[in-house]
Parts: sequence; C-alpha cells; structure tokens
Amino acid sequence: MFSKSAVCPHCLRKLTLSGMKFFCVPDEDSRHEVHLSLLNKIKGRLPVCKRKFCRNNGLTIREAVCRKCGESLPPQILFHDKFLSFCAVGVSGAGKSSYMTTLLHELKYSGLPWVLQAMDVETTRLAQMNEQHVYEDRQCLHGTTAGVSPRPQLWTILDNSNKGEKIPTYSLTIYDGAGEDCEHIDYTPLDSKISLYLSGAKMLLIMFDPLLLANVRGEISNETLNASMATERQTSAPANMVSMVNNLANYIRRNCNIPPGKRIDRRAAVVLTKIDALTEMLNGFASGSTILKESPHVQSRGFVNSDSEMVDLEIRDWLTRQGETAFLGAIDANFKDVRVFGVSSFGRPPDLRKHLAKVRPHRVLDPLMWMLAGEGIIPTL
Ligand SMILES: Nc1nc2c(ncn2[C@@H]2O[C@H](COP(=O)(O)OP(=O)(O)OP(=O)(O)O)[C@@H](O)[C@H]2O)c(=O)[nH]1
Ligand SMILES: [Mg+2]
Ligand SMILES: [Zn+2]
Ligand SMILES: [Zn+2]
Repeated sequence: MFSKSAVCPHCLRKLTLSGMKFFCVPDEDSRHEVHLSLLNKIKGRLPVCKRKFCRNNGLTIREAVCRKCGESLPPQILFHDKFLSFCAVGVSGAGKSSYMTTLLHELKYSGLPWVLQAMDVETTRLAQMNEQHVYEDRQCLHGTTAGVSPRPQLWTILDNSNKGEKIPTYSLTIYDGAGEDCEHIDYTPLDSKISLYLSGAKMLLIMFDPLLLANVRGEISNETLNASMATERQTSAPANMVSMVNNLANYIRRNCNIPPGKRIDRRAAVVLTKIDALTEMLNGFASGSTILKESPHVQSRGFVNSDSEMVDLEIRDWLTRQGETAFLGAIDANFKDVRVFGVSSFGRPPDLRKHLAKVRPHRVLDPLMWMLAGEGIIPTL
C-alpha cells in the first residue's frame, strides 16, 4: 500500500497514485500511457501494461510523471514509509557537493544496517560521477552549475535493522544547488524551483566555510588556503554569512507565511566544513576536543545527543573566539531548532594541484543522524 505522506520531490505537493500518469516504455522510441484500473486504485497498486503485443505486456510499469508539475518520477517513490529531504545552502565553494559525495559514500559503507539505492538514472549517474572523481581520480569536484534548478537526488534507504517481515524504506531527497544562486537569494528573482526546495525541505543544511573568516585566513598557510578553496569562483570577496542567513530566513518566511518576529520551525543543521584545515591554527580547537574525536553515532547505532551537544558548544565557542557572534546570533534568532556540526569531507586538505590523499571523512554522518533521530528512525541515546 502506498504512503499517505508521499510528496513529489519536484513540486513538493502531496502525491497519490491518481496524482500520477503512468507510462510503459518498451523501447527507446515508443511509449504509451497505462491507466490505473479500479482494482489498482482500491488496492493501491501500480498498473500493469495490458497492451496486446507490447513486449512489456504483463509487467508493472516503471515510469511515471507527476500530474501537477509534469516532472518524471520513479513510481516506487509512493511506497516509502517515511519521506526525508534536505537542502544544502551555502556560498559557492563552501564544500556542499564534496560533502554530499562523502556523505553518500559513508552511508553505503559505514557499517550501518542500511542499504542505499538510487531511485532514478540521473541520481545514479551523478553519484557515480562524483564518486569516481573523488574516490578514484582523487580530484576535487567542479562547481555546481548556477542559474539552473538542480535535480533533486532521489535515494531509497532500506532499513535492515528491523528483523520483522517488512523492511522499512525511507525516501531521501537531496537538493544540492549552486552556491552562487543562494548568495543572491533575496534580491534576484530565483528559479522558482530552488525556492520551492528551500521552503519544502525537512531539514536545511547551512554550510559554513570557516576559511572565509578573516581571522582564519590570517592564521593558516597560503598553501592550505589555496588548496581548500574553489579556485574558479571563491577566492575573491568572502561572502557575508550573516546576511546570507538573514536573507535565507526572510525568504523562507515569505514563502511559508511566517511572520517576521517568529522563529522558523524547521530543523537547521549549521555545518562548519573543511575543519581539517583548521588543525594548523594556534587558536583552533584544543587537542582532546570532542569535535576532533571519532564520531560515536554509527557505532552506538543511535544519535548520541551528549556528543553532539558538546560539538555544538565547542564550535560556538570557537566562532565566538573568531569574533563571529553575529552569525551565531543570526541563526539563533531565525531558527527554532538549530544544531551546529563540524565536518571534514576529505579528512585533510587537497594538495596544491587539487589532488586528494586517501579520503577519510570526519563526522560527515552526524547531521544526517540528527535528522534521522528527529524522525524517530534511530534512537536518541
Ligand atoms: N580542506 C578541505 N577542503 C575542502 C573540503 N571539502 C571541499 N573542499 C574544498 O572546497 C572546494 C569547493 O568544494 P565544493 O564541494 O565543490 O563546493 P560547493 O559548495 O559545492 O560549491 P558550488 O557548487 O560552487 O556552490 C573544493 O574544490 C576543495 O578545494 C574538505 O573537507 N577539506
Ligand atoms: Mg556544488
Ligand atoms: Zn510534482
Ligand atoms: Zn506496454
């Protein structure tokens, strides 16, 4: 039976069986629509091709489009138990796409009792390309194309931890756009899709690049700095994170009809990226800090709240020492449910030729575990 809470990942409207149009695609050049039978509707099942002489005759259809927005959808999306989604925001070069790449890799190989599957070919293609780039060619990614709406990346998580007969499945949608588009969020008419993703995602990942802070730039070597910045776009004018957070919040308020004085009722994970580069700093994190330790969540099979609260505190303290109280003020004033995280996607800075050493991600799963705990999928310990 399909889920009552399904949403279209493209237009974020509620999705039902009758809200989809189904197609049988026997070969590349031909496709024909297949209608739902009354029995399909009653039983909540996908239709089957009944056309005589069609080579797919008798097979369940595998292509569909959303009737509301016309975008194509994997029909199996309807049959998930939970719908999770997050949207990454942050200036260009903050490390969003690198983070997504290592996050997915860790999800696959971390030893969690989960199986991760792409739901459509585009998600598979992008993931394979990024994975090849980072893990095999050991290269940094290119900047995400600006000015076009990013395709939502559609994943299924099969939860094998449940020993019952039915394996729970979760749909995980990832929106990773171009930083350039986030930077102008409040004053250029944005692609209407990006705005939808921002207002519709269950959790926002606000990615914060510490290498943009004047204090940090003064303390770490030029080598590390140059290797850890997106050369094409990022080296000039460090963007102001405070105004970005405020603009983002105003934007969500407007789109979701939240009055200015009210905090936004949405999970916001503030993620400090590239923390590997900060180990050079004298004024960095003290040795023995929790943030530098191995993350405990995966091993504990749950979200260890005390660990996460400690990391949150350590980063807030660090940001305060860098004089960034305005940024902390901005996130706390705008979002009700905020937690600060620190991650390193690569584990150490790339070399000057942008070549990566063996990739050893640090704490990249933490923000996701926080979201899963909030959804009741894993326990909070
Ligand atoms: N030291 C260090 N550098 C990183 C890390 N992750 C990313 N970088 C650097 O940051 C650059 C930009 O990373 P991306 O992931 O492409 O950034 P993005 O936020 O997706 O950028 P846009 O797509 O332009 O919005 C990379 O080329 C690396 O040089 C990290 O974990 N450590
Ligand atoms: Mg990107
Ligand atoms: Zn739709
Ligand atoms: Zn057919």
